[in-house]
Amino acid sequence: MKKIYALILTALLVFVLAACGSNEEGTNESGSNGTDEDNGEKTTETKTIRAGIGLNEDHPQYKGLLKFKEIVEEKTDGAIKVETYASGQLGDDRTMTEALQLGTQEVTIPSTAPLANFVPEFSVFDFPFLFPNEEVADEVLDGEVGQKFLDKLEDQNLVGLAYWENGFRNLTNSERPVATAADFDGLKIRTMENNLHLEAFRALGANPTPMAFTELFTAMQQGTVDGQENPFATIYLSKFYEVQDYVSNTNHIYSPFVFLMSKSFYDGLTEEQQTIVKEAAVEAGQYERKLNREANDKYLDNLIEEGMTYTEITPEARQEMIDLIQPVIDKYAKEIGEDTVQEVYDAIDEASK
Ligand code: TK8
Repeated sequence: MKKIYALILTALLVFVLAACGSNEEGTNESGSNGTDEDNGEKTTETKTIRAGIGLNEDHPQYKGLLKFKEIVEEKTDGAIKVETYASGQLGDDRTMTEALQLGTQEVTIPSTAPLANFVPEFSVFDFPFLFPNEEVADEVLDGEVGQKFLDKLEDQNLVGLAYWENGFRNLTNSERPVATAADFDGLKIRTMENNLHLEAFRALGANPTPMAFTELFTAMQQGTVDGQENPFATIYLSKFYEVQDYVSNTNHIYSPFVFLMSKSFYDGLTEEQQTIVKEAAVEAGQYERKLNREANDKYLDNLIEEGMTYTEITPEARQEMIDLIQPVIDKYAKEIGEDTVQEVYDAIDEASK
């Protein structure tokens, strides 16, 4: 009898050992071949990055993503493949960011405004009239202060690899020319899903509605909203001129993009691969910024050629907008933490010298 028990026990032991051995080549549940679950080793078989953005394939953001793909696939000799999805195919900024947290997607590049729903401090970069120009924005975002904000993403199972550029946001609408704060009165303006944006447009007298970018064109087409605000590149390349009649150079917010990677995927990369994806995100971001800036003035000319009525905002009118919005900024400075906000202000002053 004892012999039978010994045989059964031996057979069971062999079976268990064989089962553990077969996970050597295993992939984790997300299918992105991250760390081997059993022994925690960073596996070296081909990994796939599913990279989704909201803007279409004509936008510099997508051309930057193709540059990222080119660099990563070349430098890893194909060990990491990058699949690119534009036009919100994988969802909007918030849902794609949540997908990274879940590990069902590996990269997305949202604006900081929706990202503030995950790390509230990011709202500081959406303070109206914060950055005076792109050069100062680059120096602050790519420096120590910008990195401090990226570090805050790790608690959300996100890794911030670089800042890219959405750009200076400008108002469009289908109702009337907007030259002063008074012209905002009652306009139904779509904003990004960020309470600071909502409160800033309320302070100007508008009637704002938060909405995902993927729903925006239809909402303007159906008159659900009168207007929206985005950089000229997005307004032109998303063909908003087909459903909007008036554009003003409010330049009310410089909007950064943040190149995000799922932390669970990033942690499954080898150290060399982590360096490659980080450097690729930075290099592709510099390329994207360059493309975005080269064409910014051209995009405004294109909008006028497509029949939009352009209104120039005078410095006096802009100052009136700043004064009306200041109480909202003061409120969020307290919520974010006045020391954190002061660090950003000091970095901007330093970069502006
Ligand atoms: C695209 C968005 C867009 C943003 C917005 O995914 O939602 O208006 O400016 O660029 O991130």
